[in-house]
Amino acid sequence: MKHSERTTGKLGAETGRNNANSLDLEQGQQAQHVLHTGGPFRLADIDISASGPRCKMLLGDLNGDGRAELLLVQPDDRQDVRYIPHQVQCLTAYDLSGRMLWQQGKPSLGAGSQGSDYPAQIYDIDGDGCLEVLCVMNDRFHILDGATGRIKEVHDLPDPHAHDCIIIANLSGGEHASDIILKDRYHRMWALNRKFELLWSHEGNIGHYPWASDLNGDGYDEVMAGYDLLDHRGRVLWSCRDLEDHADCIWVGDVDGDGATELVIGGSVTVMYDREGRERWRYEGSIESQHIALGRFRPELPGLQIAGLDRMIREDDGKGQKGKDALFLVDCEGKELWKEERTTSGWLTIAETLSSWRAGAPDYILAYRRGGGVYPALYDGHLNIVAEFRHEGYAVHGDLLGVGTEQVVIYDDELAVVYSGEAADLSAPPSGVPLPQPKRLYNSTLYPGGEADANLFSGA
Ligand SMILES: [Ca+2]
Ligand SMILES: [Ca+2]
Ligand SMILES: [Ca+2]
Ligand SMILES: [Ca+2]
Repeated sequence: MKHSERTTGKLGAETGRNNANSLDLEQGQQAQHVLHTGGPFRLADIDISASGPRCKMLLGDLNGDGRAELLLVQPDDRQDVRYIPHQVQCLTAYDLSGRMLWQQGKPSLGAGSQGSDYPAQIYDIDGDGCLEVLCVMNDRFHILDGATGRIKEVHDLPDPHAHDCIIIANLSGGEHASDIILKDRYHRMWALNRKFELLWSHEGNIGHYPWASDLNGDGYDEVMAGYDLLDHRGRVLWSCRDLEDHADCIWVGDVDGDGATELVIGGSVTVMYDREGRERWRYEGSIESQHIALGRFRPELPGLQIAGLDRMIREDDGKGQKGKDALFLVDCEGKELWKEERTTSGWLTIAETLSSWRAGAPDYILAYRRGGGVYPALYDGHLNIVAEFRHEGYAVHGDLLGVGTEQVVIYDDELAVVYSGEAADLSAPPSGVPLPQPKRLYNSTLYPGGEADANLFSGA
């Protein structure tokens, strides 16, 4: 990497942007009309090399000043995470001007990589209006003050392997979700209340990242744990049938627009269930469906669409073939709208929903780690590229500035680049009003699941 080209905390716009298009958009035009015309604004380049290699980035307004910080989470040195997942080894927080706020732990050059989740979240667990960082370090569960990194609480784990990921849920029925679910790699999970007392445990084919959501509106979250839906007491309400392997990702949302929530599960196939456990459809046009993402990618169609990623040819199956994957989009009834035909190689793409790239824009598909020389990019509901991010790496996104649009951060081991669909001036002082921490950001996972929620998605 050419360090000479980098300016920490650099402000300003990408060259070559066509300002006329930004004006058009402000007047409410459809974003898909501005294909390939203006590059995204490059708001900041932030040197994150002091956080150590192979970090995962979390977002949240850690110091409550009205602007998000970047939290770099470095895993432990464990290399084989097939059975025992990572813990966290070091946390490093930066603000958007590139200043390091704090570091907890010590970075290691031998850190493992994203073969499993890193057990860390940013959330206001005590409900006092200030964010904490929750993580598992040194075999114990830690709660850190978000602004300073100071350790506020330490708790014993319910099991030595209970650190695959951290799920925040409302199992106690309070005003504020403050219960925590921990799990091992694939089979067992433990639900704990705010005092870290064990509420219940469960064993089953629980997948990567169980999703907690109040599906029936009774004030308690149900938990989709792999192929089983549990009530808030941990009892199995129903189970998916005729599915192989395990659930790679879980989304909830009112897909068909009838007012009731459905569940969409990606694994060997993509399948939709209603909340009573009736299968509504399955999409079998994929070989290995990964990273599904719900959104209103095609606002002219009813309901929500489901974007996904089919891993068509793996490179790790010993057959020596060049890997290949493909984005796809299906409608609310599970009918395929399109499937990508890649001319480049690459098989490890991650696809997520990005909402509100610009004011009035539909949801877009954020695809990254594509390989084959394809940069991270936003795709619209017709597979057109609407923004390309000319920095290779992992991506996170959120409303970093409290302006109602989402920015995208692309990062590698050394540099985080903040991109925006609209101009913004980071040299202006932040508002001083703490940013809310949306559910998507406090349920961060390598296996993106989610919730299509009126507050989070474009045009809902
Ligand atoms: Ca902040
Ligand atoms: Ca708090
Ligand atoms: Ca409920
Ligand atoms: Ca529905």
